[in-house]
Amino acid sequence: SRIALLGVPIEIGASQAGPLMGPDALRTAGIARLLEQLDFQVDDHGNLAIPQVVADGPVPANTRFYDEVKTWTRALSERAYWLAHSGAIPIFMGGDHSLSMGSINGVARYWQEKGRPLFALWVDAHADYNTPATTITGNMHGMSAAFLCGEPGLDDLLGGLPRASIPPDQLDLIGTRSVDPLERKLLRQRNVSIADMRQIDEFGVAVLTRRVIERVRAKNGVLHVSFDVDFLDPAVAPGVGTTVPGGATYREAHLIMELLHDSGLVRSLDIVELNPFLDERGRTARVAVELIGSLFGLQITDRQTPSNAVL
Ligand code: DIR
Ligand code: MN
Ligand code: MN
Ligand code: MN
Repeated sequence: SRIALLGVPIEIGASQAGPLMGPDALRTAGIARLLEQLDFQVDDHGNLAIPQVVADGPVPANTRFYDEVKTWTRALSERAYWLAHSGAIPIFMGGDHSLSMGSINGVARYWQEKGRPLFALWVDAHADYNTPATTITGNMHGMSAAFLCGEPGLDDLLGGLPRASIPPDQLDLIGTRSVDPLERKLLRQRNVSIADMRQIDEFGVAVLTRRVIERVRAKNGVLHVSFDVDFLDPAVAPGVGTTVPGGATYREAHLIMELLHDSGLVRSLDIVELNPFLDERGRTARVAVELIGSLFGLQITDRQTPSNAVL
């Protein structure tokens, strides 16, 4: 099968410069080579570019670089729709997490036409469930999940494009450990499913990941993985602008990816918030590429894993 790589060098959604170098760091760390070794046909579509910023409507309060994010979102949504349509598995290489407003909206529109519900697994230290009414920073990478679930406040972002994304019960957060006060209230009101770090400590990632997989299966859905590198503990992944202590270990992250691969449900991926400017000699980029390897079938041995084997 085929994988389509697309770089999305957007960084104005985040608080610090650097994520625009993310796509090239992932390329340098060998993302295409690794996927080819796993027998995928890999097409690198280069980096998405926006010719000029569209400023055709009102700018909501508490949104930094709204017109820029709007322009990227519209362009990326169209691109994501067509990449999904091509039958390839798109990998969106960020760039900050605001890009998911476009990538997931685009793939969701494709799967809606196919009649299959799209679920999003949000692998992140943060919930990214702020709206202009709840945000403290105004940074739009903290609003992408809320936007996708149809929360009010960014209603004009897509302009004339259809607003088919996902209902809140098709969003699953994992690795959460930093939530703003009003954001927390909103997550509670919408009853968003959260596997936070406390739950990971108590139950382990395997149980929590299988719970997500079963939910997707039960509805004959497909899965988009939105992987924010700050999900990982800063000791494993220092190359991120918004590190939060107490994150996932290297093995926890790989096990999630391995289980997701075994599920056969993953149809698209965002890899976001990698900041090569803050990285230590490419360490975080290499970890990200290794994790993508596990998500697409890299295994330690060629034997059946315990979750597949008849015990
Ligand atoms: C914070 C931090 N919740 C905000 N968010 C993110 O700015 O809304 N940091 N996504 O990486
Ligand atoms: Mn994020
Ligand atoms: Mn984050
Ligand atoms: Mn972040």
